[in-house]
Amino acid sequence: MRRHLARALAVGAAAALIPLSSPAHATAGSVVVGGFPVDISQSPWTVALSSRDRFGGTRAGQFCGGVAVDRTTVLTAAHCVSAAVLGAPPGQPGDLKVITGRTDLLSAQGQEIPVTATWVNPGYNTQTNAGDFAVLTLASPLPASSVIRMAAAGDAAYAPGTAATVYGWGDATGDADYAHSLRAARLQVLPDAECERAYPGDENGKYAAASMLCAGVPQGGRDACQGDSGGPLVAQGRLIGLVSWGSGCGEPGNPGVYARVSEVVRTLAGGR
Ligand code: 4AZ
Repeated sequence: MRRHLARALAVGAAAALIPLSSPAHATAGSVVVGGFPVDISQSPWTVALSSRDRFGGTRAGQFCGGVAVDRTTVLTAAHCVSAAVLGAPPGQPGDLKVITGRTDLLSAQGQEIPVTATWVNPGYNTQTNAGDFAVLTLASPLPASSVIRMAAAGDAAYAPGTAATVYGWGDATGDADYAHSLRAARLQVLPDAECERAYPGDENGKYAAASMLCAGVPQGGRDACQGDSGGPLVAQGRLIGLVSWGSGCGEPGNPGVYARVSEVVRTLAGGR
């Protein structure tokens, strides 16, 4: 199985740059694959990233997920806001918007808030996906109830075996079936040793514990997938991961890999 490169949902204008699917695209068990529908009120900090210019209007321009960590600050994956995805340098957000308070992308529920600035982690490595996070600044503040706390290093929520939930509007089957309503899947935080065994640096990629964590279930079938990138992995009510990459979706032995949020905390505390 060739490595399934982490990427944003690519349709419309960006399809020429990033193929929507590849022969390597796995047919998975079944967000989020193997998930269940949730209402946005159950995870009000989960947002959709939208660019109708780049991705068309059928699903409100959704192409990635994100998560509100402050009333005007949304985290997402660095690979979601690359020049290749947005068609412009990250400094020019174009028609990039954050959709908040909307369960179903086909509805007009909630709000669409323009992004006034994007900041990509300068430590992001496009080859290895290490440090895959970016910060978006919103034009207007979200309600305080739409914000989730980030788990800092040493937080018990990172302990292997901890129950965690991933949220997103991405591929729900591993077959490019993009959800229009928000879904979630219950996973477990896996030990670093297991993530390293799954991704030793072969063609499937290399797991780096300092900036990544991985999560899944032993039997496979539950996972984040294409289009979920940038969205939240939550444990014990705190944000621990951002959907980043993996080989296929929901394959046993190939867990989803997430940007480790304690690294985001550390980076942002060091000043940007
Ligand atoms: C992607 O292409 C992607 N199964 C996201 C998450 C995973 C795989 C691929 C994890 O954005």
